Amino acid sequence: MKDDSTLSASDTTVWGRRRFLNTAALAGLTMGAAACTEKESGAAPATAPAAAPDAAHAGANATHLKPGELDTYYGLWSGGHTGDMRVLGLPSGRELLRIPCFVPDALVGWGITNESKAIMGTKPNGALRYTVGDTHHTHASYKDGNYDGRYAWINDKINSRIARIRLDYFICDKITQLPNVQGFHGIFPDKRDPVDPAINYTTRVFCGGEFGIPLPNSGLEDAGTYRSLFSCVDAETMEVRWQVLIDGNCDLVATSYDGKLAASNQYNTEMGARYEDMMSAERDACIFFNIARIEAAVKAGKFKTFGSSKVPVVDGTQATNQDPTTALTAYVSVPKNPHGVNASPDQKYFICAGKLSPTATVIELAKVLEWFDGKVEKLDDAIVAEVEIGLGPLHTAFDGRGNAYTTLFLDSQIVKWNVDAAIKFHAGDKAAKYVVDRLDVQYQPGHINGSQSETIAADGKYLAVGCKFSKDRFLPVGPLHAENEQIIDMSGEKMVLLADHPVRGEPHDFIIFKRDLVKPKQVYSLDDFPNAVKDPKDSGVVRNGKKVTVKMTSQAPAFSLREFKVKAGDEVTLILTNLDKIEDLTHGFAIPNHDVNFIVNPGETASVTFTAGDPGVYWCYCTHFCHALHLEMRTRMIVEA
Ligand code: K7E
Ligand code: CUA
Ligand code: CA
Repeated sequence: MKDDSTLSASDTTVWGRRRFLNTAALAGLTMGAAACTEKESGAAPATAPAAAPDAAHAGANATHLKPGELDTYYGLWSGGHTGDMRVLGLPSGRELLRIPCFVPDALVGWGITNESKAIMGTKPNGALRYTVGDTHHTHASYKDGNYDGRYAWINDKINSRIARIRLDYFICDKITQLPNVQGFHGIFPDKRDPVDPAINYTTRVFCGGEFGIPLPNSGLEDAGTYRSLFSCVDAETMEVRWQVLIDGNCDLVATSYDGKLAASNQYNTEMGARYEDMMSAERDACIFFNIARIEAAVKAGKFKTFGSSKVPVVDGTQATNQDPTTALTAYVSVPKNPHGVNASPDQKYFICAGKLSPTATVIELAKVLEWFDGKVEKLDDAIVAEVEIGLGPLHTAFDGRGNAYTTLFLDSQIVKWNVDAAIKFHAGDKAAKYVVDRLDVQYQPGHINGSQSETIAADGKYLAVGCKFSKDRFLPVGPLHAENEQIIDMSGEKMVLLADHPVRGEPHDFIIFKRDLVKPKQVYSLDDFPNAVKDPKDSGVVRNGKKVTVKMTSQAPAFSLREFKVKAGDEVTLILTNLDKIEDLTHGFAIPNHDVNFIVNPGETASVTFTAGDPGVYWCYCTHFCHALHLEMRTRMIVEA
């Protein structure tokens, strides 16, 4: 520990000689990262600076849009600790919207309205079950190998929840908590239904459980018995269809284009409880799931259940899956603590980044399927390349022209490498030059994605990179630094850095797709809400013992009730329908001292339930600027003794 912790992580002459990082070296990683960025910030960048993108790209790929110009891509960004999804316009990088999912949000009243609380889940006393979240990965639904604009999904690592976003209204409409799982991390929808070849769209979402726990969770201390599960969630019902008990753990998830395979990289095949144990083996695995066989096993009743969960759990452990022709799973060996598994847009390969090994491993899917058919003797034959690309490889994006772009956390670089050349090199052609380009980024990149990267329509225009450290890139604002998201022109032979954007921590993953793939609606239909107050004449107060229902409408610049009376201690349910049907005409509703604040978009109905407080007058006011008389748009809640 003493010796290694003084090394700089960027000192490739020292680190590069090591095939793998050892325990002591990893302990020094944090210090190494800091030293690295200090050094780099004073050094000349390896490639052209942001101010001078080469002329061929500057026209088509300018990130600076003129006033009024629209972006050509949407980006869906994981929000991190804010538990939401962020919607960006690309290439400008402008943030357009935050869609709250796992954590309350006072702008829209998420976690405050009854409708959102029902989605988030409540305790018996009506309070929210959870108020924190940690989102990492977001992916959207597919049809024919490209996004179809129906749904996106996002994970919450803390409470093992998956949220679904409707991409017509850009709202979260369902949240499911996975049973038997802790640290739900990777997520990926299938790209078509593998059982029915006629169904060419996403019907399920796969979820990787990262932390092993006793099953059922008894608090048992012996970590050697802890288990992780791989889960399948129904895309429509959002119910958990089945789970697979595995050896090792799950991290990131990828799916094949034919719907037959899903995979998760495993960094803890050791099933250790301490990091030294988790990195004790030289190789870990990428575990493949044979979806059709798993579904058949569930159908045939070959499963068990754990604890109070009714979800069928099939056995995907290595010991019971030795015969390829019946195996549900296949454990492909990859080097030390891999991170990231990504599907190439030519539909042929999954690529695992090495993390603690400076390599990328290319796994050919056709060979994995042949192994499941008993036609390939050694599963290792599916590995068609395992090549050195740099230090700390994490995630990989694609340009649709045969190149992969992998983040190198320790080298603070993006490496562009050619997959076919890597395969040739691995096969013995030592003249094959697979590294095409390297670009320094600022600093310590994690996730990376390209425009349309993980679809059959990868277009190779823009790359976005999430850098975990920003150091000197922005004005200092105290100890908590913004992260630095950088936009790169990937359309030429060499990558060109186009822009830096600060982003509130800690977003992790994102996808970028063409704007015409979604068709957002901007006005609701009153019929979308069973409790809608469709006519201002239906407004009023209805009392049922201590329970009071207040019905109201909004139409700029007035609420339909100028005042309403309740009694102290009443349980009040207020239903508000926005009868304004003009695009962009949103009203808000806040009640002082009652913790109520929410909005109603055009045509929308929302409701809140609260206990009327001390006797007095409470001015309920519109919180969303709607009209010249916005400040006058108020109503009085008169609480009587
Ligand atoms: Cu690499 Cu949670 Cu996707 Cu972050 S994980 S970087
Ligand atoms: Cu209605 Cu402001
Ligand atoms: Ca390991």
